[in-house]
Amino acid sequence: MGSKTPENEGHRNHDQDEPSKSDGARLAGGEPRGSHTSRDGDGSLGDKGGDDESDGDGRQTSPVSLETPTSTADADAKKKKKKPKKKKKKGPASPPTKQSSPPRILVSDLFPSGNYPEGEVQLYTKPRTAAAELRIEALRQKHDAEFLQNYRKAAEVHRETRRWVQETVKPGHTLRDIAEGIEDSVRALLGHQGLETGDGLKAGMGFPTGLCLNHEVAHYTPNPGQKDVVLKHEDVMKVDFGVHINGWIVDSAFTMSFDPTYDNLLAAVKDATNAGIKAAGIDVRICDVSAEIQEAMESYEVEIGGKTYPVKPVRDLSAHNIDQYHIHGGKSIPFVKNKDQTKMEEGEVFAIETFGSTGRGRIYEDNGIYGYGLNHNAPLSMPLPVVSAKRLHKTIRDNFGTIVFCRRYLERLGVERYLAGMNCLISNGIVEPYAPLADIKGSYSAQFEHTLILHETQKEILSRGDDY
Ligand SMILES: [Co+2]
Repeated sequence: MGSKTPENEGHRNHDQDEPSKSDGARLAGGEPRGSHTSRDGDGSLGDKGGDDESDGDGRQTSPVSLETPTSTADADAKKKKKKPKKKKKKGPASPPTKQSSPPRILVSDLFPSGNYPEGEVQLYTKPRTAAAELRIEALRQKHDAEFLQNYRKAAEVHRETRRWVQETVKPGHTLRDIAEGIEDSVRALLGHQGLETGDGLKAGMGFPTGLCLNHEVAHYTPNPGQKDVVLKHEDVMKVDFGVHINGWIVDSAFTMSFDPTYDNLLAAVKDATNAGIKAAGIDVRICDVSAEIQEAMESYEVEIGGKTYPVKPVRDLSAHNIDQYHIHGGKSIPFVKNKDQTKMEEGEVFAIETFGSTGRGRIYEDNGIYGYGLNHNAPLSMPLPVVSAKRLHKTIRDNFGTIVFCRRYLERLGVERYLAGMNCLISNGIVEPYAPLADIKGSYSAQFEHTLILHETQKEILSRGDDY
């Protein structure tokens, strides 16, 4: 998931964790952008007033039903289901060895030993020097025994899902079908449909599936009720989705195009991302990673319609570290030269992503909505004037925590007529809305992204596959 480059923002305070919910869900933490002005501190907050049920908008929304996801059932019914041909075998069925298409086999069935493939291992190019041992120790304690296997499992789910996308998605398909296909695959392979209260906090989508075309750079996802967008042969599509287990998110993205015109654009961005991955390491300064990314990206140009364009790194987006249940952990790695001396540290998880564009290399907030996320610092309970907002706040805490979600994820839970409640949560600083981000019309942009972890002696690129 793309991270907007913070401007005047201090790093998040990692020490403000709320008491853990089930499955270690951390529902509070740092401070996302733009929240500072909409809230004036914690002084007036507390449990008092939490019983206030007066309904400011005079309307009651129907109770949230988690058991009857009618919209999903309808959608499923409409889809043509191709059942894989059953091979008749004598004797007891042997365990599956190959993922189906569309992907529906639990990865835990494909890897019955529980040992998931290790990501690519890269040795550090710089030897380790002095490090902040206390902080490293704190990170080690957050990573329990199953942490790494779960992370590798989430990466395997990402690989198997995106292989299906790469093999089956064609011009003529709608973005809605592509997004739902990705999400159906991720949830099936994890064995968590996320429909029962709290299930989505155990494992599921890491953020709204991003499907951005051409000048749309990041943070577009199809919304319910919107006119279908049909993928065209000449489109450049960024596919950005996340898979989480216990809040640890694999954030990985790639770009698809069907016209070789854009090959160089894709190559530039893939190269820049790999340069960033290569530069990453313990005690490496952020500014040094950025410099490698920029140099790789700017060594390319692309010819479109007889005109040559430089590939520009997108200035207002950045790679980022990942914290449990927080897609953006507080460290940002821009794709252009900067003076940030902040160092990467042992145990940290980073999403190394880059975006390149033939446009201005800057993003603008577009119309519409991508998703919503609980403000990391917002209190768990808060007096709200609107009953529907209180109920929605609970639904969000129970099902998403601080994981960013979109309207489709909310509606598949059976939640209806939530816009007034959502606006109330936004205006009270509890929920942060995310807008689509685009460069100028007529431009083309690409994205590649991997999630890696900095082990003590080597880094592991968890989401690496034979595709990218
Ligand atoms: Co990301």
